[in-house]
Amino acid sequence: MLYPIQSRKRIRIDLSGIWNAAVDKENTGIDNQWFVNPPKQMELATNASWNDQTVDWEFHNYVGSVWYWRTFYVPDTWRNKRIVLRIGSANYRACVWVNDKSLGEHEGGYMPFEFDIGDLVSYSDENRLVIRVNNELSEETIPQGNLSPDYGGVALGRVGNFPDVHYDFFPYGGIHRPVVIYCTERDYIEDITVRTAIRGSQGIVRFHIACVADKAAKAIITMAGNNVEKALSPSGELAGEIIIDPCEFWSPQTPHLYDLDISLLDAGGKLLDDYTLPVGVRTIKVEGLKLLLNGQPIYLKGFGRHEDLHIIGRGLSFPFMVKDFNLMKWANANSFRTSHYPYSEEIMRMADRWGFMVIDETAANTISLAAANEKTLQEHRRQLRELYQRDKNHPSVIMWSISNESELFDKRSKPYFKTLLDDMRSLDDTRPITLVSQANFDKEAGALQGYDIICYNNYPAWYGNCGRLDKIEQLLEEQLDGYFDRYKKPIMLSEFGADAIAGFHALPAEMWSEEYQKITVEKICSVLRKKKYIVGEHVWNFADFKTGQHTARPIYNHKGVFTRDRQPKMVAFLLKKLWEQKP
Ligand code: GCB
Repeated sequence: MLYPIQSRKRIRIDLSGIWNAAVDKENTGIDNQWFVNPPKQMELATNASWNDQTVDWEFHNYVGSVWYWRTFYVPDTWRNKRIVLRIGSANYRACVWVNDKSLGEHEGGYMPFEFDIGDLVSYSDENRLVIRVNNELSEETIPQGNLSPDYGGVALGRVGNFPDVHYDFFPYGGIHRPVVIYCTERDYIEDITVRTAIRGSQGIVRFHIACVADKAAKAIITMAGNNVEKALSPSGELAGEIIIDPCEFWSPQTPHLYDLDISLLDAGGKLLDDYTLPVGVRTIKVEGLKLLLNGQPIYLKGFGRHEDLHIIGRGLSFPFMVKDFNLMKWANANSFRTSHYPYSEEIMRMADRWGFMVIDETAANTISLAAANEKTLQEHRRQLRELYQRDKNHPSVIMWSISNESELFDKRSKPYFKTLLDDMRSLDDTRPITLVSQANFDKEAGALQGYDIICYNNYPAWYGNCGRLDKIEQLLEEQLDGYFDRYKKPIMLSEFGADAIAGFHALPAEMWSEEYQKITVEKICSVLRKKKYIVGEHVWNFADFKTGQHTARPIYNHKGVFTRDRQPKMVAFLLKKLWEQKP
């Protein structure tokens, strides 16, 4: 799905801001036709979670439906055009109405979805948009939620948490990313797929363009001084190749982007649509024990992160986005993982421009195989396809992550994750694929087989062996070598660290102090430097983040290298130095 850019033929109106809202505690909104007469109980801002915008205790922890509504105008100049309503994300599912008419629904909290609203809107009057957002999860959703502890495994993980989730972050609800309306002509560029390759100094850009074409007959594609004119096939598609010579390849040091400019024309040469896609020419692959970017070994240095902010919750904030990228650059990081769900399109586009390599993860965090059924698998497959469709053209995306810390000890995990691996491989054979595992190499039932890189999470001297800084090296090496001996694949330590409450100090170091976190990270990195099969290290976490309430979590998970308001802990200065030294 294309990002809604502005161009000569595309105009966009952003509807983010203050919306009217009503909490549907009794779940009677549909029966009472709130899509026709939505009550106004409060005002809520988007792009943000609803949870932290009021001082109401119940609403802070609320899991259920909230109705958002607002009015909007459609410019008269948009008559006879295609008019699209696009919702950047609504967590977890959304039902949408315009002027009392149902447009449909979407499931999954992290993906954009859109509807053609041209036939429903008025050009002379106000229009009303109503979105019912619901954040209830089940065994069959991705991620799962509301699991009975009878399933054991991860379902037992955080029993007693409030709100009730079995994973380690707050179950925010709301409209988290921009809601926009945009227009195109009725003939338009529907999709673009780009693949890049390198031959000597040449960059080869293969493109496939799909259009909805009635009058459209051809397209002119311009890139790096090359001009290609192509006729559309009867199905509205075209494909071609551009060679850039010499080409500046995309990398963290030189995140060069070439604009792929597409103009869609009718037979007489009249412009019908235009779209610009930024393209980074690069290759990424695993060879032996190395991860190669543009044919050169690369080492991933960076963070697992969250979309998690004071007040805003999981919503998109442009100032925080810029600050976070600056902090990552300051720390000499070159990569991050979208733990544990796909991040906003704005973040992905920024990663392209700033040269960050991204491990792009689905929302399938801690899947309970005991609770999963065929519907869970089909939903996981569908969300994987959506993720591929949204992110396939980003040079920053150098690896797909199918899931984090699912029950890989369960023998049902093997066929489940094989299906997903095969799906992803058939969609995209140009990027490595991983499945993030938990430090349990000897208990796993074989699901990691076939994946390109072993990513696993390890917390020596934190969960278990509490306080035993002296044991870190030994505990870590047991797992690392265990994984390597078993799979003979490159390994990336995708999470490690310790909680530190900013300002807590202890000499000698004790748990929860900044010293303990720093020593833990230092020891772990020194082991990683000795292993020839390691291709990367992502500290957990970039910043402190909010979780469900639990005795093990003093409001936040405090494993942040930065506090939740983005101030450095001692470990930040250590990482900055370590990552400067590590090429
Ligand atoms: C993990 C999980 C992550 C948690 C982290 C922790 O392994 O992947 O979601 O937040 O550990 O701090 O316990």
